[in-house]
Amino acid sequence: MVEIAADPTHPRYQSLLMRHRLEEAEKKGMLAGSALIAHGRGEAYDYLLGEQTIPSAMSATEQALAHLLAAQHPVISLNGNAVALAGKELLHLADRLGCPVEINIFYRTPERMDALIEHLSELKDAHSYDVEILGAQPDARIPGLEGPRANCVKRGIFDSDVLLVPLEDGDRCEALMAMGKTVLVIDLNPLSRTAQMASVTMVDELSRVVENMNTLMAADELPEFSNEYNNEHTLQDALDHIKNFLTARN
Ligand code: PTJ
Repeated sequence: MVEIAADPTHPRYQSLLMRHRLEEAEKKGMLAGSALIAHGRGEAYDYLLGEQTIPSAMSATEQALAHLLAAQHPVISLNGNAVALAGKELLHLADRLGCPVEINIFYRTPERMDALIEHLSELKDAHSYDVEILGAQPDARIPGLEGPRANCVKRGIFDSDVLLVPLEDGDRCEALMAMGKTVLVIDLNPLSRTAQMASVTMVDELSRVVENMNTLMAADELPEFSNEYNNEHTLQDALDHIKNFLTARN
């Protein structure tokens, strides 16, 4: 596995690399018990999308980045899978945007929080990113949610106006929308409640989205958001893409 993941010419290189990153994160105690199940569901949808960024997902990514750039108080929310798959690239994005990241996990335990903070802090120091890592000391709660997953930081997620949340759950997405935030989600499943609820849904693989955002940030012209953007159309386009993919194989 490690050998294949180290060979970029292997046809399944990217997918194996992501699995390898999750295995390493699991060993460090960063992941939820169901993290690999969630990833497997994502992989199934990614297969149906051709393991590529489809044009409507790229438009959604441009729209999402434009919202982050125009925000007063943007925040990137991170969970176990996001840190494992693209921790360094997400810190790079936060550094370029000048915004904090907040570790905000569904299955919250002190051990997982420590492991995630330690991993991100190492990456931050190794690459000299100027990014504040929030989440260790929550001092606010997302209204309308029960249990530890409602915990958040007042000057982070709670006060944010635009929030990038990779792999969010439906309830929390709904609660964040109810707080009046612009919620930008990354979810390979266009049918999920999260995908349906969000302001902007990028139906694409998380590490590809972050790479696309970092590439856009490095370009001369930064994206501007469009009032014409329609999230229902984005989701329908992803479903049409999957339907065409399956029809072509019958
Ligand atoms: O670290 P925690 O405690 O916050 O827990 C994280 C997981 C992901 C385990 C938790 O949020 C969870 O159980 O998520 P769900 O409800 O299974 O939803 C995960 C969604 O993300 C599914 O719709 C998947 O299709 C999608 N998904 C999985 N991997 C990726 C993905 N979307 C984009 N990129 C991926 N790599």
